[in-house]
Amino acid sequence: MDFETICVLGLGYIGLPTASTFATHGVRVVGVDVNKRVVEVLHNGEVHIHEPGLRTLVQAAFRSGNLRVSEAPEEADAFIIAVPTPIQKDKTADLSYVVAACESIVPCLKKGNLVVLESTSPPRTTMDVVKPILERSGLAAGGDFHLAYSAERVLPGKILSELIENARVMGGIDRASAEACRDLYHVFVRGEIVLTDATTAEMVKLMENTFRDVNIAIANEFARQAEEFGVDIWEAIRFANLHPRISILKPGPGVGGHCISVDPWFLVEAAPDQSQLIRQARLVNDSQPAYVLGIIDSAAGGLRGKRIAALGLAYKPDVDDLRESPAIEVVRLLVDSGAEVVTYEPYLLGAAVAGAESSQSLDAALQGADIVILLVDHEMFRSLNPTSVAKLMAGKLAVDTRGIWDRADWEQAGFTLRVIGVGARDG
Ligand code: SAJ
Repeated sequence: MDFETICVLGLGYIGLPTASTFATHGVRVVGVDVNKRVVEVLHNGEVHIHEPGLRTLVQAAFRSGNLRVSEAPEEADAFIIAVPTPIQKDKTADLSYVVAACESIVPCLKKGNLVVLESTSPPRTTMDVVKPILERSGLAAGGDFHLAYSAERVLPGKILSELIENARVMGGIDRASAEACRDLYHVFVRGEIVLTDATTAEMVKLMENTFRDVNIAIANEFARQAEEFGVDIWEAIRFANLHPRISILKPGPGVGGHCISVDPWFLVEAAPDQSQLIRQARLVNDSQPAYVLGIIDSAAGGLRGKRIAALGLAYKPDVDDLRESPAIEVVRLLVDSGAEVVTYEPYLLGAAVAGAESSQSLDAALQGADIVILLVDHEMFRSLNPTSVAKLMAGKLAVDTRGIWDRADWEQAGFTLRVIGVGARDG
């Protein structure tokens, strides 16, 4: 099948790079976002998301004359739905954006069209939610139009290259739909494309992120155990990973981002009785900020009135994304414990947590602090010089929740360095 025009609904972390990449590959694209501000920002030649290379790509897409942005969808050969699927308080998926996007496609849908759902969704969403809404058009899915599910697997920070290079799993509601989906993405995807049914493709996406979540949970649990045994977990993991079939991930202050901390719940929601391990792993990772708080509290001998420089608020290194960030949760808990917290997030200087002071510079955050806490392993914090840090601070306690600071360097600069997962050794 050939696709001359496509409509991409949702211009966020996935939709915007996808729309722009299609445009730079010669497809005429209408990018749709219901958020007026996003459309305005893009109209003005700006980009509302920080992702390496994205601004250049979006500008190239506009220059090609193939990308337009709009607040409503219009007729096209194919529609890609890339809207958010947030999690609700009760840990179930909020599909309202998917539903609204499908409803907005209905008046534009024609015979021979392809509709692709990209949003991460609970198993059966394509069959049980998307299909019935689109069929309100009077057209039959499969018979009159193609319908498929194909999730993105790109890593924030590397989106542009992974969009093209990653293998993709495409699931159709029938074989012809899967093949139409493959023909569409074939325009730019260089990774392997495998075809299956829609529900398998939905489950595969959730399995990937759940597998990672469970593996991070075991790393976090090992870290807690190491503290009890008087073991250095970072060294122990390095040694265990010498085994040819072992690859333990890294402990940290918890799991954030909109994917790994959310997606496992979609499986729990869909099959609550068959999700014991998955649920437990989520609870371990979600309790990690409180565990980190306990470590800081005991190392500092109480937190009330202590001035703390908290380095990093993003959910992971070298991104500006704060969604579900465990660093923010640790700061909140510190504030609740009566500490005076100054945060510094180099990728989002305006970022603030209620009750904490937000600093525009690293030096200002460190100035007069009793304790410095590393919450995110941004490159600039990795190479921090402890001797310069010591000159600014009032106290000499450093807490590393990412296992990246060199003990000898920090101790030489006069600090007591407390690293999570490192128990006191007796020999
Ligand atoms: N983390 C650890 N220890 C580790 C690895 C990660 O604590 O060893 C933490 C990070 O600090 C972060 C969180 O986990 O808070 C998630 O970070 P991540 O880099 O593992 O993943 P995401 O959320 O940025 O992207 C994931 C990726 N999925 C997998 O690697 C299976 C990506 O490929 C997906 O496209 C993305 O989710 C998504 O959109 O679903």
